[in-house]
Amino acid sequence: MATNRTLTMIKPNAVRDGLVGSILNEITKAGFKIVALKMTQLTVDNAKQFYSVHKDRPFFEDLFTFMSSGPIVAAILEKENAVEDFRVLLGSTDPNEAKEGTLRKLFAESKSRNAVHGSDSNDNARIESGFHFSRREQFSS
Ligand code: 3AN
Repeated sequence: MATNRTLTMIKPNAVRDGLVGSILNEITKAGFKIVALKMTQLTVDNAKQFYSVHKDRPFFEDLFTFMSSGPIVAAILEKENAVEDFRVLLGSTDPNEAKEGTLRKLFAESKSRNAVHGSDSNDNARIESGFHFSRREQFSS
């Protein structure tokens, strides 16, 4: 189903390395409009909750520890077919498999430190947007 909003997070390694501006530039160049934006830091419990779908995976502890290790930048992005199109712009989870020009090819360090998150479904985009932003912080274009 076509959707028009998705949730992204620029992950702690990319924020630490000064990549926020470059990543947001790629995102807006690709036609996504930013309708909510904040710098924040997840607590360990926040990160566990956000990634609870992965709680039985072997990398879960590394994932929530990493995602709570420093500030992130969260944003809601608007574009026709936003969830699917942003997954294409993101590229594969593993940057070694990501296509040229994708965010993970350009900016990721590794599969576990892959610079940028994007919602994987319309339902998760809504849940994840509500996780980071109140109604008052979500703007209309
Ligand atoms: P994606 O972010 O591409 O949707 P998911 O949802 O499968 O990938 O995984 C969520 C996050 O968990 C990834 N962005 C990555 O940081 C981490 N991750 C996924 N698979 C692995 C793995 N095999 N080893 C280490 N970290 C992983």
